[in-house]
Amino acid sequence: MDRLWESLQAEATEHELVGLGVARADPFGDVRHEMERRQEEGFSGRLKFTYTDPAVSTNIGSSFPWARRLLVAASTYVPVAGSPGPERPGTGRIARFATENHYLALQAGLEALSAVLVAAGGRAEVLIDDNRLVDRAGAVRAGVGWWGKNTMVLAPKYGPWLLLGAAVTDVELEPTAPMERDCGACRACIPACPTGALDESGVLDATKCISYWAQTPGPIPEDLRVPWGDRIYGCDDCLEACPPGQRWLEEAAGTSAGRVDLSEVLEASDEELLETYGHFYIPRRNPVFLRRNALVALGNSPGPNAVALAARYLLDPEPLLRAHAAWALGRLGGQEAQRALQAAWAVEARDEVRAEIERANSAV
Ligand code: B12
Repeated sequence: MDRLWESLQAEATEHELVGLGVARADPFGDVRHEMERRQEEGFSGRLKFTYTDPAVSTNIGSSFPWARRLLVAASTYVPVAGSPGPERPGTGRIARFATENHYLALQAGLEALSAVLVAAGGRAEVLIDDNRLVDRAGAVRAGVGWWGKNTMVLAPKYGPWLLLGAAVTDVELEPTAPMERDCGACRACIPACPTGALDESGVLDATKCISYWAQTPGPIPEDLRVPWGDRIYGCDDCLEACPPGQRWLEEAAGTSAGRVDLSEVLEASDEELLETYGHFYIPRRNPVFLRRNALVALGNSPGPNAVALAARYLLDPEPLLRAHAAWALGRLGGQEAQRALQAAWAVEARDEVRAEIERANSAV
């Protein structure tokens, strides 16, 4: 093992990174092909990110012509994120990866690794969740983990509970070997998905994935709203079901971060929401989408003031929120909800909201 690699490993340990590997910076031709196939078949929905241009995101050399290697690292957020615990009326749930900006720890670790490469005379640039690289493809090639049927990169001890990033570099580090491992006959994640978004072949249909809809503009498809449960952002069900990560989850996740009061979310100002949840990917940084998610959670996990809270949103200037408030009231039911829906019907001008009110009214 050469000196440089030893320093990189020491730096990774210092920053509590839980995986480190090196991949050649050659294009990921098979991944590009798979992404284009998914685009053609509609499985990628309206995803941008790496799907903006798979020819670019699967060929690091197109963005960094000097790239020779990807130094890939992983960090685990479970000890800090904890677990949201069981459902509690009037509260919603944030997936563990987003209870705070857990990417910051990975970023700091990768910046430190880059500094080591630069000190050795090389170039290095950190990429995490960047449109120019499919992070999982780099991690699999570098042997940081293997591809699970839930599409997550899994690693021994931590299972899927990892965030991934890389430093692209011109330093010709010795590549590390890919892991000789797969899920075998295990298919625990597939029935665990509340909306049936995963299939046997390790493919996620993003248009059925709750995590996708939690960060996508527009109305949440009606058939997903009941399985949505109490979620506000992200979904961990296909990770929780994954056997290689279960022991880590039990050992490391003591606290109960990730459970939040729905009335606090629904009563907060734009500024307050962006202050608390600005690290989420929220389209156009518009808090409307966060409130939309919380209204669905409210319909499924109501506290004592749920009807009054939803009824107030029937008068919101934003039609998307009036529509989701109507759905929530239909789900909550009762006379007060019905009265609010009828009052809204009398004044509502938008067709798509009227349609939601009508459906909700016949449900109460
Ligand atoms: C777009 C995106 C999403 C989309 C689409 C996810 C997807 N599966 O593609 C949505 C919004 C749904 C999403 C959700 C989540 N995401 Co996301 N997301 C991304 C992003 C930006 C790009 C992903 C991408 O390009 N996918 C491309 C497709 C082709 O990849 P794939 O589905 O993994 O496809 C491979 C497998 O199907 C495999 N394969 C093919 N055939 C077969 C057959 C078998 C049998 C098997 C086992 C595998 C297999 O090969 C394919 C590639 O060729 C990355 C960041 C980045 N820049 O890379 C983060 C990233 C993938 N997300 C991440 C996380 C944490 C999540 C969530 C867990 C968050 C949450 N709790 O809600 C969920 C998990 C949902 C899931 N099961 O994927 C992490 C994953 C870390 C890890 N350990 O894998 C990443 C890497 C961010 C990061 N930097 O850490 N995400």
